[in-house]
Amino acid sequence: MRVIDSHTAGEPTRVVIDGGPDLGSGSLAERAARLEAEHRGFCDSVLLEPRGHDAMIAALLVAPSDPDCVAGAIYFNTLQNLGMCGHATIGLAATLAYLGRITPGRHKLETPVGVVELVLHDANTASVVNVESYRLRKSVSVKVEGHGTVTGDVAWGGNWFFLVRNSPLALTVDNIRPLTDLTLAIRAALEAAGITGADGAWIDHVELFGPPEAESAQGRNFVLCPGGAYDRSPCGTGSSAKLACLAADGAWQPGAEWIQESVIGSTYALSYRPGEQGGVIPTVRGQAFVTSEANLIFDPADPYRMGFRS
Ligand code: PYC
Repeated sequence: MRVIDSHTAGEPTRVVIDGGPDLGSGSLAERAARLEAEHRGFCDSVLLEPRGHDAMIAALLVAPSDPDCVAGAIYFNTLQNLGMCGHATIGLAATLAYLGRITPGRHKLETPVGVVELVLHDANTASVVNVESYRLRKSVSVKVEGHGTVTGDVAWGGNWFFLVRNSPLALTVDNIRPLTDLTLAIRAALEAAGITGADGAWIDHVELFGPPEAESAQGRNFVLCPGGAYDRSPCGTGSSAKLACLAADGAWQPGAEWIQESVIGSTYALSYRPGEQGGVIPTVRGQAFVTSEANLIFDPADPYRMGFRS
């Protein structure tokens, strides 16, 4: 199995170029459902230790069903499929450029949640024009064990997010353990209170916001991902959910650039245009770098060839 690894603003992506399972034909959503139901062992073997780790997201490169698209991508993490992933899409853009499959310009990419636009600016810089993002609920309060009442918005940016405007903890690398514990507790409290995304969807990402460190930035975040790792980048879908909330509050104008810092200080440049269904169409610009090219080896004698959870 051939993979290419990259990182986008510090967050790793592993693109499976060859050797993935045959998912048959159909829409990307149908093929993604097949991957999740029938090939979870493959996903685990790609991402779990000893080959991967919990912060890594994979993109399985597949043929698009829409002939206008340059490729199809099915994203997954160590737990489940992801509908969309901003950092992995920027990582995929850098990977496709590295392979010579795309050149600077506009490209369409098919994902399980719809077609997104990729703009390759140079070999390492790309923008993703994401799916329409929107806020479902504003100022939802939940009692969090050991932390009192926490209030946030529920929004969609290609994944479901609970966004807390004023983090009770400083968003610093030194605080990553307590920030992780706090966001895990918030997520558990949301689950216990039956607070979900649309149609009962699990809110699997929790995002805390605070003041930026750089004068040129507008905000800083910490994002808990589904498997319990934190996003090293400012999170493309989380940034999209943030833009949806800013727009819904009338706090940020279409076309204006918002610089979002991650907890490690890496940045995305964000902007939006109004969507057709009352939400926003976000654009997320970031940088990705290819870090390795490898063939994964599955030795039948290796008891951990399919990965393990630690
Ligand atoms: O960039 O959308 C994103 C993302 C989701 C989870 C990790 N990164």
